[in-house]
Amino acid sequence: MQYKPAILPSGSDTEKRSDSCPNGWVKSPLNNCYRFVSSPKASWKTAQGFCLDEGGTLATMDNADETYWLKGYRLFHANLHFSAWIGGYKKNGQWLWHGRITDSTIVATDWAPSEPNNANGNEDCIETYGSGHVWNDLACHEPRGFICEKDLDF
Ligand SMILES: [Ca+2]
Ligand SMILES: [Ca+2]
Repeated sequence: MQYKPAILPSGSDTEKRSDSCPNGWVKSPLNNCYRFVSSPKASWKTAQGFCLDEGGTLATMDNADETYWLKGYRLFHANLHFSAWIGGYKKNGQWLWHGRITDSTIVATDWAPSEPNNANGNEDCIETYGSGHVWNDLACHEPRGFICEKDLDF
């Protein structure tokens, strides 16, 4: 069955049109486009599949600037205060950003205190959670909202 996200409530910033991001995507000052999906919640893999189908990936925090902009944006918008998958996952013990073609090593991290803790021995995907939208490693099958990212359309 194809994954179909719910449309966020009307009036949300994510529905505003942008010059360079598709409708439903938010443009950042760093010239990335983000799409916030709060429901229905999905596993990391299903979420990643949706983002790939949309021409992007689950969001990748490529540096501290990107992390802090996205956190600030979410803190400022009440409808974005949900736990969300981003594109980090663990492969052979190493944390990577999942790319459309190749993965990349995670350089700038934003782990919550005492995370990643691999709590049940199977926490191989990264969610953002809590009021600060910091990172937690979590079992990939857990249902969560998620954030996709793609490049600007030129
Ligand atoms: Ca990124
Ligand atoms: Ca954890």
